[in-house]
Amino acid sequence: MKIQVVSKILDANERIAVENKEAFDRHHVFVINLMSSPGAGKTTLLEKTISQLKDSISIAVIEGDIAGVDDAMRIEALGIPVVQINTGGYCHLDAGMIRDAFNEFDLTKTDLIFIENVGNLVCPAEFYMGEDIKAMILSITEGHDKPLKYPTMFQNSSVILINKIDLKPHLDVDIDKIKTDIKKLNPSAVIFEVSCKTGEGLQGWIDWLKTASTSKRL
Ligand SMILES: Nc1nc2c(ncn2[C@@H]2O[C@H](COP(=O)(O)OP(=O)(O)O)[C@@H](O)[C@H]2O)c(=O)[nH]1
Ligand SMILES: [Mg+2]
Repeated sequence: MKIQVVSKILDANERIAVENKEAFDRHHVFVINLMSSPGAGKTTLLEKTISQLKDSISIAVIEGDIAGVDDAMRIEALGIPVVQINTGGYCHLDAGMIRDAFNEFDLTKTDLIFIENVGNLVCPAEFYMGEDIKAMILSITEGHDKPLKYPTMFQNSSVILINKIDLKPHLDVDIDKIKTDIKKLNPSAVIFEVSCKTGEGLQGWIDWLKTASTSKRL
């Protein structure tokens, strides 16, 4: 029975996710599950964020991709502990994959873990992995219709970054509509408009992150 099988998989995932969360909480590690479509700017955002914070916060990264180690190499170049997971075709990470990955880190020496999920606007939002929050990036090149077309990810994300605002002059995209629709779906979402290319707007995100990760260490 397909329905029973699916619900068993979700139950098993949930059980491991709760154990992951207990381990993160025990060590006061703040964990962010970062999601977006392919190419919206997840790795670029991590590069910019880590460069600014790595001297004051100890950060580790779990990279999720269907194949390849490109993103892990980009993070490793910053001198940060990183584990690459290749899902081999699966469109999202799950709690078991995260458990295997964070066992490679010394949680006693880690303040903040970023999980870069597989690029996909649908499946990653459905799987809890023990993270403190889900955050997502929407690139304005994807168009202003995306929040209403892919509501679950926008509803489940506490923080939403609208990226590539440097490209606005070249696009027919209504950023106000994006923000209005996000607010309809998720009134408490914290929204930042940013350009990971120029750095515009990133300070607000960095400040938010500092406060959030520090509050878990108190
Ligand atoms: N113009 C512009 N390009 C960006 C910005 N952020 C990322 N990119 C580019 O978008 C492409 C995909 O970025 P990447 O971070 O690899 O996306 P990911 O697949 O979500 O990890 C790369 O060529 C980046 O240089 C931005 O704010 N503005
Ligand atoms: Mg990436």
